[in-house]
Amino acid sequence: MKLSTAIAFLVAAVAEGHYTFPSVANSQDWYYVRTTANFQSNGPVTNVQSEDMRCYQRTPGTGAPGTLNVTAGQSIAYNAKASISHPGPMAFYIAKVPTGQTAATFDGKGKVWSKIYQDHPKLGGTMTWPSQGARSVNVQIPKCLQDGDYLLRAEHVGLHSASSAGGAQFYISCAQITVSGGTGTYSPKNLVAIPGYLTATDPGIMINIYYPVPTSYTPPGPAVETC
Ligand SMILES: [Cu+2]
Repeated sequence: MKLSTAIAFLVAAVAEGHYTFPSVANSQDWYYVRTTANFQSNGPVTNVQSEDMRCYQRTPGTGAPGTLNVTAGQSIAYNAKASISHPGPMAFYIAKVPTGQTAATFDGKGKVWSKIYQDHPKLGGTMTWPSQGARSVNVQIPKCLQDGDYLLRAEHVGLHSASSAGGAQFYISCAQITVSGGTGTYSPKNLVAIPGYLTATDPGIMINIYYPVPTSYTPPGPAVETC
């Protein structure tokens, strides 16, 4: 790509709208997903040390109205509104709710999050991102989970203006789920706290994806856990 073309593409990408992740499965918006602070503006989180990185809640301490029943091993759709218009990586994290709390009451603080899904760009020529333009991304709930309540966190990072620290745009929300039918052997190797799991200069979030086009990519955050 010529530099002038790359710049034109960059300007076009910046001008596109932001987005939210307001629902899972076929539910209404903000029913199983906690209402985010950007529910009207659609704007991103850019400070990776902010408490907003966890669930980006409009009203921290307030749960969503509903908690979705999910069978371990099932894939569920996590929906974007209007669509994931920026280029960048998509990930999902889960946190088991401690005994004595519910998915509606748990605040998600502490080293309780593990990554269960991470996509990767296609390399060669321009970088191509699997989620870009998607209105929904399917995530499989691991078959090996212990039964019980969890927070399921969607994270998409817009990398269209991420060449300096603080430029990456995080689009986040947390759904409340109750898992049943799991085999119970899930033993995550990399539990992280959110915030605290990233720094602004991590190579996966401080990157110029347009010029020169990267030939490799390391997603932000921990490795994906397997059953
Ligand atoms: Cu945007």
